[in-house]
Amino acid sequence: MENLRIDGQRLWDSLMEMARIGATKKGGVCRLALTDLDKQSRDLFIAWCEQAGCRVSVDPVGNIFARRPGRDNALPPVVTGSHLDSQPTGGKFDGAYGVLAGLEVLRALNDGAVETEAPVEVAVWTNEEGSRFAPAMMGSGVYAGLFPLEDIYAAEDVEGNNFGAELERIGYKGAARGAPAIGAYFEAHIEQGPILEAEQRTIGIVTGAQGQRWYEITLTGMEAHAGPTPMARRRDALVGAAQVVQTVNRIGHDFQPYACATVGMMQVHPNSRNVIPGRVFMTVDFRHPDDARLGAMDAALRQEAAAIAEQCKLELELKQILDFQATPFDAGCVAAVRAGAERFGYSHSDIISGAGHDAVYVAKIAPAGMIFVPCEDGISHNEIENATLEDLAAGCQVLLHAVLDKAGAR
Ligand code: HGY
Ligand code: MN
Ligand code: MN
Repeated sequence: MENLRIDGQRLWDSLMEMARIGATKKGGVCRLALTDLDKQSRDLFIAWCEQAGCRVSVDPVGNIFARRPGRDNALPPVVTGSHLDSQPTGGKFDGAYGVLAGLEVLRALNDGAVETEAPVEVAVWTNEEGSRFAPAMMGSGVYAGLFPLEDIYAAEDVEGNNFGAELERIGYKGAARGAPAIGAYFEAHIEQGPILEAEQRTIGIVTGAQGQRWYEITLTGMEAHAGPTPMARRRDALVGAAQVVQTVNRIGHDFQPYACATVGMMQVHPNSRNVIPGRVFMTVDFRHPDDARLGAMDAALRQEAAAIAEQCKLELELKQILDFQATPFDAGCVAAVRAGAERFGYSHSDIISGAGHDAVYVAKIAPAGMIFVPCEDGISHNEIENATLEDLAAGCQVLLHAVLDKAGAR
C-alpha cells in the first residue's frame, strides 16, 4: 500500500474525455447546471463509477454519490468530489478536476486491491457555479441544511425555467437520503488565481475560504423616447446603473488588501437603442477574508446605491441572495493534506481560497479540507483555463494520501 500511486495519464485522459461534453471553440466548456450537457456529464461519470464497482445514489437536489464499500460500512464515508456544471465560458478543469481526481483515487484503490476501513464516496454537487440558477453551491447548500429544498426547487433562470422541473427533466431528482453523514471531506481544485504559479508551488494547502456576498439590484426609472425627451426630464435607469458599477469597483479598491468586488451580470430593459432604459437588473459579488471588512463593504454599497437612486430619480431594490462568512477548514484535514504534500516531496504553501467551493458548505457539517494545484496565469472562468498533467496528478496523489489517512486502509 506504501507504493500506491494514482495514474496521472488516466486522470488526464478522463478529464479530456469529460471536456468533450459542452466543448467550446476556444477549448473550454459550457455545461450550465441542469442542461442536457450537464446530464451527459453526469451520465458519463456514473458509467465510469459503475465500471469501477461503485454503487451510485442521487439525492433530492441531484447530488450524486458513488460509493466504494469499506470493511465497516456502518462508518461514515470519507467523501471527495466537486462539481461538473460550468460557467458559460468555463474551463476544462474547474470542478471536473475534483470529481475525476476522486474517481482516479477509487481506480487506484481498485488497482492496489486496497480495502479501506470506512467506505469512500465521490460526490458530484449540483449547481456549484450559480450561473444559470442563483445562488451558487445549491447542491452542497441543501445537503448541509443551509437552503430549504423547496426554495431551491422554486428557483428560476433568466428564461423562467424552473430548477425543480429541469432537475426532473434530466432525470436527476433523486430519493431522500438519511441525515448527512460524512466522516471527512476533501476537494481537489485548481486555484483559479495566480498565487501558486507565482510562488512556483505545486500544492496549495487550503486553510480556509474567504467570505462572500451576492446581491441582486434592480433600478427602475421610466422608459421614454430617446429623441424628444429633454435630458433634465429623464429617469434613466442605465445612467444610475453605470454609477453603481463605478461605486462597486471603487469599494473594491477602498477595501484593499484582499477585497474583491464585481458586477458580472446586467440586463437593460427594454434594451432598445432609441428608448431611454426604464429598468436595469444587475448583480454584485463581494468577497473578503475578514467578515468585519465584508460588512463594511456591504454598508458602503447600501448607502451609496441609495444616494445614486435618489440623485437619478430611480427606485432601488437591493436584495442579498448569498452570504457566507470566511470559513476555516478542519485542522485535521489540513494536516492530512500537508502530510501528503510533504510525503511525496511536492513544493507547497498555505493558501486561503478566493473562490467559493462546495467544501465551504460541507465544512458546516463535517471536517473538510481542500487541495489546490496551480492553473496557467491564474486564469479560470475562462475557456483558456489550463493546468498541467503533472500538477493535476500531484494534487490527486495528495488526495489519495488524505483520503487513506481518514478512511484507514490495510
Ligand atoms: O463563485 C465562485 O467562487 C465559484 O466559482 N462558484
Ligand atoms: Mn469550481
Ligand atoms: Mn467556478
